[in-house]
Amino acid sequence: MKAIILAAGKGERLRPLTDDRPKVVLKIANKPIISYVLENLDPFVDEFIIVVKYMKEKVIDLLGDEFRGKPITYVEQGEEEGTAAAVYSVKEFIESNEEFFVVNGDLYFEPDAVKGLLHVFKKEKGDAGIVVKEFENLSQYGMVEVENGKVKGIIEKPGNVKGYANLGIYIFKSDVFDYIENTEISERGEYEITDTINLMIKDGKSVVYYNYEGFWSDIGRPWDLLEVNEYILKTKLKHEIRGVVEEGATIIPPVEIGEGTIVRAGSYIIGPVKIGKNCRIGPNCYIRPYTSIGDNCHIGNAVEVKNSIIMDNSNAPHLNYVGDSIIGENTNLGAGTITANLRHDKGTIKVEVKGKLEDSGRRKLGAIIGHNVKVGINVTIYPGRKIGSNSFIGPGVIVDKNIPQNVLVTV
Ligand code: TTP
Repeated sequence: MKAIILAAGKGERLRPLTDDRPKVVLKIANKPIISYVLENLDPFVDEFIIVVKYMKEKVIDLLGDEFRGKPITYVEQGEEEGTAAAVYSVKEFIESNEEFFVVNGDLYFEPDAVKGLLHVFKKEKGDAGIVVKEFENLSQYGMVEVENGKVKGIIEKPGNVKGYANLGIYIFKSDVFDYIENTEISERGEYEITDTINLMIKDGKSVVYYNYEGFWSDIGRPWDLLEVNEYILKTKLKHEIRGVVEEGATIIPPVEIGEGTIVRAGSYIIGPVKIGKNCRIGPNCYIRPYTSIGDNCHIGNAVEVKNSIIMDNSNAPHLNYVGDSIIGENTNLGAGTITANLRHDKGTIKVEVKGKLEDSGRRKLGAIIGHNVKVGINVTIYPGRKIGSNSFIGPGVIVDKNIPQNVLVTV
């Protein structure tokens, strides 16, 4: 069976991390999001088709033309936007009556979601199938209404109600393309696969569902990266030291340390923590749980890092505090630069996402810093603030507003 992976989106809500790359190539726990998707689909499929568009070369360069010996074909989405338009772009690769998976490329899920869907689809002889999960509050999701074991309809963002969410993992047959042809453009100007499914149901097609109970996240906003990072480190990390740990460093498992990395004396690391290859850690730093540090990073003297993602080739070299933060690739923090991650009133941290202030629901959230950023000495970054890629922040600046990409900010 083929798996179609939708990876053409712009990932605007994940700016500045998607300033120069599609979101599916962003790494969580040092592995690209789309690699987890491929891994978790792998047991059930023999071929992958990836729908790309925004900065497509970065996906193609990352994955190449096969995954574990199974071919990958890339198809570019046309002018039309939306998930239905993305699915339609693979039409010529699907035979008549062929069944295939369609999966959003920006998800984290366990293989059980796919296994369960396939099982229900075959057992119930469905025309299409969809994975759902029960949530207390569906305001961020599409609500899947069910009746007598079948899907009755999907309502986008129904508000603060309890019910089944659409997880973005489907099985279709080739007739889905006929329904996409009849799908109308939505209010937000996109062709949505959920509208296509509603058309199928109206036409009497049997759309079955699998109620998945495992961990799932759609990675839309920056703090979703932290949530998934925490889950992966908590549930998958193995204690493995491939680098060198000097005498006088303390490592509390599970901690994964890559080849060529040196952890100098006085460093204190409490797992789960993952550190990539060729990093310089310490002396005398403090790395706390749920931290992922990429390859070629430097975490230096008197630096504390907690519940954060630091991507490849980035440095927090002297006297820094990095808490509940995400730092992109090739970024450098100056000596004394501090991220604040908690409001004095202990309220939840709000973040501007696509021009609108959104409540992250987190009491602790630090900075979201893009790629190739240079932050000067003694910079203070307020909770939930973003710094755009390729920007320079001069010494002593207080970052209390979001900073766009490619700018120089001085006091
Ligand atoms: P979304 O998360 O809805 O869209 P996006 O990735 O563009 O993100 P943002 O809203 O932040 O700009 O997309 C869900 C999935 O579908 C995701 O894996 C990307 C994919 N997709 C496409 O392949 N083509 C499209 O035209 C759209 C809108 C999404």
